[in-house]
Formats: sequence, C-alpha cells, structure tokens
Amino acid sequence: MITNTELEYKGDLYPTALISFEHDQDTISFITKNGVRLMIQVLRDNMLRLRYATSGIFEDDFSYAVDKDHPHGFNQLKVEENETHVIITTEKFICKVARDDIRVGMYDLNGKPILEDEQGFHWEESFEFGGNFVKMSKTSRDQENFFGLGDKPTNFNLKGKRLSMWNTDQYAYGKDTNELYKAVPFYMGLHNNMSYGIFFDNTFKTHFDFCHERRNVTSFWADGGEMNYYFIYGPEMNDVLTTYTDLTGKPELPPMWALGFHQCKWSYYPESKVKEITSKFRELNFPCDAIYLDIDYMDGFRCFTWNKEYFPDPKRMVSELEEDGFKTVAIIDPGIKIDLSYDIFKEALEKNYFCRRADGPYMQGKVWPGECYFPDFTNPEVREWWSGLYRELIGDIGVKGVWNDMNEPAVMEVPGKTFPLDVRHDYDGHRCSHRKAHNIYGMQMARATYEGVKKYNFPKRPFIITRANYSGGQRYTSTWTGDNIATWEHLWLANVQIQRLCLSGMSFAGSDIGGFAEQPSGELYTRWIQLGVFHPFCRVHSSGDHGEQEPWFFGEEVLDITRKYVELRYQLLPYLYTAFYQYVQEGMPILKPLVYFDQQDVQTHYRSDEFIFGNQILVCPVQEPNVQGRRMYIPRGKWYNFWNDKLITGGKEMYVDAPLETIPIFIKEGAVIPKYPVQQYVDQLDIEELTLDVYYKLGKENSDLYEDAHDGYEYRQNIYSLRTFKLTGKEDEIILQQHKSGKYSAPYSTLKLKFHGLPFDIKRVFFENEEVPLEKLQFNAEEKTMIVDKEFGELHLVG
Ligand code: MIG
Repeated sequence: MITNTELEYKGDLYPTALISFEHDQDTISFITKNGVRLMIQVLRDNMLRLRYATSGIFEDDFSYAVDKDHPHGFNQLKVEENETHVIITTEKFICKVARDDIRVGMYDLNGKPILEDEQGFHWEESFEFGGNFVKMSKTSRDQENFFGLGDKPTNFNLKGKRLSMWNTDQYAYGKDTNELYKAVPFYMGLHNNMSYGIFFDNTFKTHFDFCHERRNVTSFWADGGEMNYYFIYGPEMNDVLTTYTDLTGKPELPPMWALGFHQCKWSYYPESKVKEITSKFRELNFPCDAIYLDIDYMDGFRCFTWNKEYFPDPKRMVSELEEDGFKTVAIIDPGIKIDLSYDIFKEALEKNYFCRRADGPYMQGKVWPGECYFPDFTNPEVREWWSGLYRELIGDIGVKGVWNDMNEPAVMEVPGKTFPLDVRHDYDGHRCSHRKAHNIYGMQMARATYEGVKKYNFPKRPFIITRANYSGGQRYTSTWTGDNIATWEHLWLANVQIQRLCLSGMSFAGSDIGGFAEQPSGELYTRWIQLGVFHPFCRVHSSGDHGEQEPWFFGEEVLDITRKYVELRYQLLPYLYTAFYQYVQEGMPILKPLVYFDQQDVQTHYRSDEFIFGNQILVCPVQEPNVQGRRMYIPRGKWYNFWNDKLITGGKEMYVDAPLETIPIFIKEGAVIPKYPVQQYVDQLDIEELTLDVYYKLGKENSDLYEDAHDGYEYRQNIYSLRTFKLTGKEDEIILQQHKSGKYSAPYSTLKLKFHGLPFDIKRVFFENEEVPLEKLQFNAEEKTMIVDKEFGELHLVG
C-alpha cells in the first residue's frame, strides 16, 4: 500500500502570467498562460472564497463544512485594473491579483497589508493517486501570531508550529501530539491589530506551517483535492470568528440539562451499579444531570442492543433514573459486528450500506465487537437508515443523549489505526477514496445520529457528543477532547484545548475531568473540577481500570470543595445559557481567550491560562500541585475579585491567592450576573426568584439574560425572553434599566438584587421615577440586597 509519505517528490509547479479575467455578479475568474484558473468569489464584505484549478477544470462544488443557509451578500464590489494588478475592492478591504503570476495580496482600505502570497498557490502532481498536492504560502509579518485549528494539544499561540489534520484515535496523547481526533482547518492570524482568518475547506490530510520551516512564511497544503480557501477579514478577531461560524454553521440550543454536571465511566454496569452511583449523588447532595452508559451496556458490543443480564429492563431503568432527575446518555460506535444473526448487520449487508475496499471486498476491521464492517456515513441513504435505528433507543426506551466514539474512524491492531486509504465512499454522490473521506467520516456519523435523536426525542431537544469531527460539525454535536491522562500537564492541556475549540467554532466542548487514563490525586481532581465547571461541557469520565473517579472517592475535603464548584455552575446556569444563546445566535465563542477579549493589548497574545467565561467572568485555573496562589494576568479594565469583592485595575500581572478551595475568579465591573438557586438537577425546583449580582461601575456596562422553557422548540415561536440590563454608575447613584424582548415569562415574579462594590450607602430608591420606601423592597442594608418586580423598567438608587 502506498502511503502519502512514501511518495517521490517531483517538484512544484506554479501559475504563470495572467492572460485574461472576467467578472460576473460576485465572481472574478482569472486564467493564466499555463491554464491555471483562479476563481475569487465575494461572499461578504469581509469574506472572499478563492479556488484554483491547475488544468482549468474545477471539481464539483461540494462541501460538508459550509452551512447551506449561511448568510452571504455584500454591499460593495469594485473591480479595476492597472498595469501590474487586478484590484478587487469591497466595503471592508482590497484584494490585488498580480498579472505576472496571479499572486494575491489582501490590504485594508488604507493599503496596509493584511496577508500577501509569498510563493502563493503552487502544486505537485500526484501520479500514484491522481490529482495534485495543492499548496499555498503566505508572507508572515513580524510580530504576527496565530490561533485556531480545533483540538490541537499544543501552545495556544501556534507561531512556530507545524501541524496536520488527520483524525486519529490517540489514546493517552501528550502535549504536542500532532494529529488528534478532529480536523478543523481554520486559523486566525493577528498582527498590527489586524486579524484575519483562513478556512482551508479541504477534507484530505491538510498541513499548516506557522513560521516553522521559514521564519517569515506561513503555508498550508493538502494531499489532494482543491486549493479552496476562504479569506475572512476582521480587523477584530470577533468579526473573523463570527463570520467563520456563520459560514460553517451554529448548533441549535441544547436542552439546559446538557449544561449541568455529567458523570461517566467506562463502564457503569450492571443496573444496580448505575443506581448505586446516581443514588449516591442524591444522598450526598452533589448536583448531577446525566449518567452515561459506556460500551458494556450492549450485547457483545452490538450497537442498538442491550446486555439483558446487566440491564434486564432498560426502559424501566431509564424512566426510574429520569424520575430521580438523571438523563441517560448511551454510547454508539460505528463498527457493526459481523454476525448474520444480528439484524442490523444483516440489513446493512443486504442494502449495501457498508464501506468497501477499492477492489470490492468489505472494509473489515477489528474494534470492540471483534471483526466489524462499517457503514458509509457519507451516503445519505445510509445516514437516513442510521437515524432510523435510534427509534427504539430514544423513542421507546427514553435514552436522552447519544455519545459517538471511535469515529475517526478507529480500527485496532492495524498500521495507521484507521481504514486503508483505498476504501471507497459515496461522499454524497461524489465518489472518492478514504483519503478524502477520512476526516469527515466522524462528522457524518454524528450528523446521522443528530437527525435520529432529534426525530425520536421531539419535541424535546437532542443531545449528541462526538469524538471525531470536522469544521461545521458543531451544527450537530458537542465534543470532548478524548483520552487524556490524569496529570497536571493534561489539566493545562484541557484548558488550552477547550479555549482553542471555542476559537474554532466548536464551543460546546469539555475534557474528561480528572483524566481518562490513570488516576488523579484528590488535589488534581479538585483543581480539574474547578476548571471544568467553567467549560461549556462538564463531565467526569475515566477509563475505570485505575480506580474510582466519583467526587466522593477522594474523601470529605475534596467532596465538599468540588460540590461547592458544581453548585456554583448550577447557580450560573442562566448566565451560561445566555452565553450559549449568544453562540447560537451570533457565533460568539462561549469562552473568550484573552487575545480574543482584548487583541489590542499585546500582553494577551501569549496568554493562555486565563480566559473569560461568557462575557464578564475571568477565570484562571491553578495548574500545579501544592500552591497557595499563583501569578496571573488581569486584562485591561477593572475587575472585582469574586471571593472578596476587592476591585482591581487590570492590564497587569499579579499574584492571586488560591488555596485548594479557591480558583481565581474575577467579575468585570458593571456586570449584572444572573443566578439560580442551587438545584440537584435542572428543573428540580420551580425557580421562585432569580438573583442578580450587580457589580458597581463608574460608567456604563450592558449585560444580557436569555431565558426560555429550558427544552423544546417553543423558543422558535418567540416564546423566549431576552433581557438587557443597562447599568450606569455615578459617584453616588446607580441606574439600572431593563429592556426585554420575546414572549416568554419566566415562572418567578421577583428579582433579588445584590449590590457589590457600591461606593455609597443606599438612601433612596426610585422605580420608573417614583420613589419607593426601602422597606417595601425588603432592603437589607448589610447584605445590600433588595427584592424587585422582575418587569421593572428603570431603577434608580441614590446615596
Ligand atoms: O478504545 O468506549 O475515548 O471515552 O470510554 C476505547 C470506551 C474506546 C474511547 C473513548 C472513551 C471511552 C472508551 N473508548
């Protein structure tokens, strides 16, 4: 078998001079003397798509990544030419194409370079496989930094790295392992306070070099397919990322329970063990919303079956768990056991749904069930069938979420740990080999799963989690970072990886808290929970063969501290849910790395320990044993220490106390943070009152609160509530205005306001300009709290 790396290098080919170009509605096409065609499509004022065809003929235009409903359209497009260039100007930037060699440069409207081709597009013909290895190189500016690329377990700033995308099952991976479970060929560059993004939508193995091989050159290339990339201009990273997320799509809102705490292990069985675990959570008052069934719930690892000895009546068990506030999530792998008495295998065989090798035999590989065949999820008919298989599991038994694993795809005991490259795929009618389909196999499996779970769980919302994914897969599923290890280095990695996924359009992500392989100390476990409760997805998981990892296993102190943090997550659910809504609505990442939060401050470009959870909460995990505190960077602006309300001016590094029971948390001044009471699981209580923590600021700050029924689709009929709290602080007054849209009314009728950092004593209060006696508001001068009607329009406190 020829692998990509054994090919003989025959030298690169380059485009020659431009002979002509033409321009229609939104596309400008160029052709060179040696027959290279370049097509530049203007999609938005800040986004171009560039495609190159070396022999003048483009491939079918098809992408799994691009959301078919993505917004496009632009305000302005001007195409001009001079002696040396063709010049394309949009409302936001300028693109110049050189007549000499069709090298491309992007400039801001003042002519400042954003990104220029170095050698630009070039290619190498691939005789063995056909087609080309397509390549692109760009000049990198001094001080330029790079961010993105999905789940890479390496430094947050990618400068100096060379990385590739080939979805791989990497058990117990380490720092700087190159290829992991996901392929997200999207990165952002930042220099001179200008940010841009490159999305290289090519599903072959792709490669990225950020000034690694040559100091001032970045490049990206692929082992086949087209040079097909999107250039997105900022100048703010926020513009780049939200445009990328618009293009590749956003998920629907998850059910709120999916944002609760989840407990998992490989594996909890039989039923009595599952119940013992869930009962213990309730007995110890440790909040938890979901319990996971790993592969041992199945009959001989056959997907969509149950081991009836361990789980004699799954439907009863699932409903009993549900009554106790637990949602059941079950794992489903892609490998289907070769077994003619297994109906799913038989049906797929009869319908020709399994992947085949180039010469006809089935793709056979060993995974948990033993020898298996694998459905071709790139075939729409297969996806439809796969969706239908969830009818019983979801629709009848009542499982609420599905966990897709091993979908890189992983194969045991073979070189490369995956399918051979000659395996054939339908690729939605664009038949191809595994070289092209490998990186989207997992995404298409998760997509089919999503469709099925959604259908059979309707009118409730689906919850899916996948290990492998490709750009755009965030439309269907959440994800986790795979088989990490219970070490301090992996706690550091989890922090970096989740921030990176958030900057790569995949915000609904978390790590195996505590570490999958090996066993954490109580201290490491505690520090990991303290970080994990601030990740969009929050689940403890472990391989189970190194001992227990439930919160009570490490003794009383760890239990009490970790419970306090999980309770804090439950209190912050309305805040996290609002951040999720902003992700779904606008593509804003749920965690904001410091560079994203304040790109103008160059101090942030190499920072990765600290991050912003939502819009207003700064968190910095402790990543070392035996410490009482740590140094951290506080971004510019003023921040309240969450633990003692001390106000701090940022833009500097400082030492912060962090004994074992404390993770550094700071709240942005002016923030209004919504909180629920502690619950043992989502919707355990009818919320009777919402608390708003109001942090004084001299000046203005807006905060949002999104609410709906926590599940179901009524929010799509306007049955949601979006409130904006506008805070204006003066020397001895504070004004809080509320604007509301949407038709939903939360079940509670009052808000408990708690003021932090007020520089004056509250003497008088006005509601909609009318004075109200303080006693009527149950004002507590010591606690600085008062109770107000949730529908207030304007509240005015005077000292
Ligand atoms: O080969 O299903 O990453 O979370 O517990 C191991 C068993 C297969 C790998 C997943 C892990 C899961 C485990 N799986």
